[in-house]
Amino acid sequence: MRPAAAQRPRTRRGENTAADSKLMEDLKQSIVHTQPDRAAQLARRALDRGCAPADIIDRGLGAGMKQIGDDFNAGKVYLPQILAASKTMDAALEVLIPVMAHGRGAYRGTVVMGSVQGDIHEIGKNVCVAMLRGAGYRVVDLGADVSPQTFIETTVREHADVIAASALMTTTLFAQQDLVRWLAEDGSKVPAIIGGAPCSQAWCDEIGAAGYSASAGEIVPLVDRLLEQAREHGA
Ligand code: B12
Repeated sequence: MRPAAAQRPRTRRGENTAADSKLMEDLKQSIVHTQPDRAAQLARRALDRGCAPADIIDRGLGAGMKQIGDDFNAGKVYLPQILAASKTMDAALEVLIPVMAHGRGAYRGTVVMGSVQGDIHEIGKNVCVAMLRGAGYRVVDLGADVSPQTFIETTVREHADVIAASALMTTTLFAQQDLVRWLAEDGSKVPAIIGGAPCSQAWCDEIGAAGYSASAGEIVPLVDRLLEQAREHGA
């Protein structure tokens, strides 16, 4: 007999039923058509079905934000639609973030996180912050448009274990490079990780950052790994 919904085991990340795929497409469309109430309702439904918040964001809502960005590039939509899509995303994140940020583990370490200087995009960074908090990390969220100096001063003051810098524009990628360079010049041993849509592993390697992940779903294992390495090296 088919198990009742309440007893159904939680969907593993990456598991993909036809019903889930339809739900993800509906979530995407709710962003593209800027329907905040529908986005929040669908996010709740996806959680009830046992979908992981990271999947709901990456495969559903995030895909919608990417579509809006591509439409903006193609001149099919304008800035007001992007703003409306962001507000729609915020409405869905209000449902998801409390679930992600509901810490289950013991304290694992401190992360200083922000969007780099010149960059006001915050949605992806906020998702990462929630994932880390949910995993037991203390996160000092510096917000957006954060200078390398502020990242570094906060890291020292808060005895942070990792710095995480988000950049959403090709133009602000260079602020990640500045941050990594400043840290090296300071002799800091605190690893800096980078992310955001235009980043890549190649960019991470080029600037000598300590790590990169393409989505918030992978940020927790990335930070875990860096702390593990630091412990092995007796830091
Ligand atoms: C929403 C949005 C906005 C909103 C931002 C609202 C907010 N509060 O954040 C508003 C309307 C304010 C905005 C403004 C602008 N925007 Co805009 N925006 C977007 C859009 C459509 C979606 C971004 C988003 O939220 N994605 C959803 C989140 C969940 O995904 P994400 O950010 O990639 O994050 C995920 C991962 O990357 C990862 N991640 C993120 N950060 C980090 C950090 C670490 C350490 C790690 C490990 C992982 C990680 O985890 C997240 C979750 O999985 C993008 C299009 C796109 N394709 O990205 C354009 C886009 C980024 N914007 C763009 C532009 C040009 C602008 C403006 C300059 C427009 C203007 N003419 O004024 C201004 C920027 C001003 C400034 N100085 O920053 C361009 C950038 C082009 C470029 N040069 O690269 C894009 C790509 C649109 C386009 N196709 O042209 N924007």
